[in-house]
Amino acid sequence: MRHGVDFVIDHESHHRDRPVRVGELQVWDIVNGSPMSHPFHLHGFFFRVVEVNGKPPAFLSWEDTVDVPGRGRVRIAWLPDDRPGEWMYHCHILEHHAAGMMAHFEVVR
Ligand SMILES: [Cu+2]
Repeated sequence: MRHGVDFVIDHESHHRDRPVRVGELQVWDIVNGSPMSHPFHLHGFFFRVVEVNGKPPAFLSWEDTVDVPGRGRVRIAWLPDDRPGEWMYHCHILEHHAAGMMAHFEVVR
């Protein structure tokens, strides 16, 4: 019998996500299938929160971390500027990050 939750992104720990291209607007839906909230952190870039559970936030701001409610979803938008290379996003709870709730992706020109 197993207890607790799997700390995974898209069913993988240490997920490898698709590359993104410099200058191409990114609109990402972050879906939390677990009952607890997870603070999503995008390393090295700022994003706008567009929707939380389908509703626009009260105000627009630049963030590098957003809380994704349990069983909820958040839509973010961001623009990869000209810093190609390896980047990552992860849960900002250290234990979750360390347990594999993180992903790498490449920014390409
Ligand atoms: Cu977490």
